Amino acid sequence: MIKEIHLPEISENVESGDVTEVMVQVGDVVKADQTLMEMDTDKANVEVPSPYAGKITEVHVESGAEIKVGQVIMRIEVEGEASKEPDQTEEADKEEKSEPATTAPEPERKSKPVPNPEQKEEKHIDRIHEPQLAPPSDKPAPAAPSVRRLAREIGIDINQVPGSGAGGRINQQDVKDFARKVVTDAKETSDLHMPQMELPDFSKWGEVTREPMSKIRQITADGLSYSWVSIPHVTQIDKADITELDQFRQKNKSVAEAQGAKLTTTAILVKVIVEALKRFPKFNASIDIKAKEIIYKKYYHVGIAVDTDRGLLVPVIRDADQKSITEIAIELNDLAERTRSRKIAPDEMQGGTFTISNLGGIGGTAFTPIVYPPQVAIIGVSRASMVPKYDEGDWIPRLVLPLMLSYDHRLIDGADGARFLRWVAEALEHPIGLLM
Ligand code: CAO
Repeated sequence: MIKEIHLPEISENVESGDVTEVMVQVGDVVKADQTLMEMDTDKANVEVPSPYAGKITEVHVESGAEIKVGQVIMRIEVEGEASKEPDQTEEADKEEKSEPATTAPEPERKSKPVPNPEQKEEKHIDRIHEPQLAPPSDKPAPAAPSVRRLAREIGIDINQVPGSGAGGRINQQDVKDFARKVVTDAKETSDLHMPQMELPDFSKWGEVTREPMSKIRQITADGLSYSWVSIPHVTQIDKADITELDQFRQKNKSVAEAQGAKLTTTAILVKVIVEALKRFPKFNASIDIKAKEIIYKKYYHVGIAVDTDRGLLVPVIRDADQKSITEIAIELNDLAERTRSRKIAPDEMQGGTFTISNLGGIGGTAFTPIVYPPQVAIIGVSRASMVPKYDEGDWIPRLVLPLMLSYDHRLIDGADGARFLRWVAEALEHPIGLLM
């Protein structure tokens, strides 16, 4: 049976175009969906696929000719049931378009009218995630000049593009899919993982050993990389004179011990931080960048960085605002011990709203902590040391605690950071103020 092939609808408001290349001639046997010709419209360069499988009997177009939607461009001899009617094809195409983007692509593409490049993008998302690398070959990649031109214009090496057409022929959509995959891969790389650096052979310079990274180390590496690349960090530095506070701590150590608590600087700091968070709610918030919203939390779950032989872990003291310093001290000790002895449950390390990292027990004068997303701020504490302070003509020894506050500058401005940390320092210097 002889069938007419019409120029199908291309996209909204496109009624005609110029033929750029005719790929078939009379007598050619074509498959359904095989590209018959290419044309330029004012919107895009598109390929016209055959709606039927069969033998071309007439060709009514030539390069450079202007053609209109609906015009008969070819005639084809088709055999019975094997070929699809154009209206069936359109139905199939509509169904395919309405499927969610996550549906796996069919192995063989159905015959369809000329695609609207804008609509077609969605359907091809699947294929982007399943790249098929073009087999290495010395032969030039099979693609029409206009496809090559497109690849050249957008900086894609046509030889890298997997072709989806007959015999691996590359069409425009293949080039676009490939370009999209390159962009997606680059984005994923910058979203989470650093670009992979080619490592040299270290054994050239001396003996080396290798060991697998533990799961905790891998999670830490990913989390910190994510934080580092996605959060614009600022670290505000201050110091608190904790002379009186430490005297109070030393005096009350035994009282706390009688209740089973070790009264440490960290335990006191938890309480001070909670009071600061109440006064500066942004520091207890998270950013929902997709929704362009700030999420303020009405609970105060303080994470404490704990150094373990497995690496850094951050258990959380829940509802620290509802606990006394002694209760916090008991819980902190218990959490730190269980974290180190691997008895901590995963959910005890979730839901923190702010983190404290105290390296003062180990040493150091300052460091810049990294925000622990989705939190927006973290306080680092270094070792308190005795320093001379000039006071009314005299130098007097004072115990000074270095404080470092890193925060997410997308949400917190420098002035907020300075105010928050000053408030914390003053609260440590004059804790009575907390009762006011
Ligand atoms: N300055 C001076 N001394 C400090 C101090 C500070 N900033 N912080 C703690 N100390 C003292 C304590 O007072 C204690 O001394 P005493 O025994 O005389 O009272 C001693 O150091 C040890 O304290 P601690 O470590 O037992 O208890 P803590 O509550 O201060 O700290 C914890 C608990 C869990 C924070 C701590 O053990 C820890 O693991 N710190 C490391 C945190 C970490 O790894 N941070 C890095 C994160 S980023 O990689």
